[in-house]
Amino acid sequence: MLLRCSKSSRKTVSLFCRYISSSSSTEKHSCKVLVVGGGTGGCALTAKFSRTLKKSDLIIIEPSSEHYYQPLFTLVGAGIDKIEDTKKNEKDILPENCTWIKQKAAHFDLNKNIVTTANGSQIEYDYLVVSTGIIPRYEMIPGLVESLQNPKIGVCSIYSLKYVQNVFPTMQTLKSGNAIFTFPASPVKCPGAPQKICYLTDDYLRKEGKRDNVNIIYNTSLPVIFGVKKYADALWKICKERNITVNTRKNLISINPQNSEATFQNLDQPEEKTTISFSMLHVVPPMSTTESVRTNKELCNEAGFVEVDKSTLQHVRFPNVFALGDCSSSPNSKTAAAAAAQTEVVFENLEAVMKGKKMPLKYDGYASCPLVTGYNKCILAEFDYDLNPLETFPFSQDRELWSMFILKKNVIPTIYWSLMMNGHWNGPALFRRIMHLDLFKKRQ
Ligand code: UQ1
Repeated sequence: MLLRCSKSSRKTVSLFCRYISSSSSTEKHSCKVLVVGGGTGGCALTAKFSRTLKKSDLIIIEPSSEHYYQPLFTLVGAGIDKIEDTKKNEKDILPENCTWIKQKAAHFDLNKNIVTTANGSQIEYDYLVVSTGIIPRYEMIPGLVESLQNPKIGVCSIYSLKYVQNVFPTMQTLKSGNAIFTFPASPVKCPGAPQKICYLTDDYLRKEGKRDNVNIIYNTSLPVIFGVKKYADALWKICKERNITVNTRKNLISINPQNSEATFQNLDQPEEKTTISFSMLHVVPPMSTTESVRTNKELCNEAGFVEVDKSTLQHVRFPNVFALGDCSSSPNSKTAAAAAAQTEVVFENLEAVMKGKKMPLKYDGYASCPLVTGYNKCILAEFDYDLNPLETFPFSQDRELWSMFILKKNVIPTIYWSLMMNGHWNGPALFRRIMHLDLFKKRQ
């Protein structure tokens, strides 16, 4: 029939076919549980649900083909690990028994229970888990992106796949002058990392015999070096011993790449601005949730984080919605260890909601931060919402130990890939209870 058509009607038919094939990606789906975001929390939770739900009932939306183990980016920055060692294919991590939609979430309609993706597909859900993480916002500091793009300027950052590989070369070319390390005025993922890379630079320069010619300065927007007093005391001591200058309430506001100068604002006296020249500037940019999350008033609090009850992790307005990991409003330190502990709470509580039962678990705010303080030492900080230490091992963990460095570098990545990504790691709470002989204490 097509053969007998005129040229113009053949064109119409071909346009129609093209429309059909392009609109096939703007499909409609429906499922019982929809997980948005295939990072640490999203993958771990999907693995858990893949054991209780049918493939068609469990959908995960994630646009990236690759999954990076970001906790090792600090060690990549110090030249200890290679970026390839932190990478796996998303398809190899996600369980067989789930449906992966490789698209970006563009809109959440919490009243209609529909998430729309960037190319228009609609996914209707019964229950939603938002685990979209937080993203670095390099563009928010004038002069930063331009500086990062020219490796000769000395500006670097471990917080991005794009820039992390330039951190070690910057350390290697550093000979004299100021090496400045920043911490922004926003929540950040792994709040220990901005100072870990500072200690690693100090240790590297000592090993190379170049430390005497370099001033190391840690400028943080926070009023403290670390939120938990026990570890803050240990870190202040290290900074004093190693001649690292720590300035609190100092926020990086702009960079002049031409003169290699950085301008900081005193957050206690906003009119006070100081400009300082640098040979190396390690920048931790402000961070926020992704655009489709932070602009959704029903989903988020004022600060743009998914507004959940800090104990149950259930949304405060929509009982069929939960948040997991860095995008959540729960006021814990944003680390993979926190996401591990939250995964169990979200899984058990959501299963209970699905069965109309009372939610059984409460998240205590557990987070941990292996504070790498040199090329072979680390302080393992572990704490709860009240910033009280919650240590796994039966000794005081405020010491720099080689064993904790090995735990960070080798043991935890193995736990992550083989246990957590398969839904079998809820953080070290069980080991803590065994080591502290309180196994029979009631779980909360
Ligand atoms: C942890 O569970 C975890 O998540 C996988 C991390 O993320 C990378 C950590 O850094 C740490 C320290 C833990 C806690 C684990 C132990 C064994 C104390």
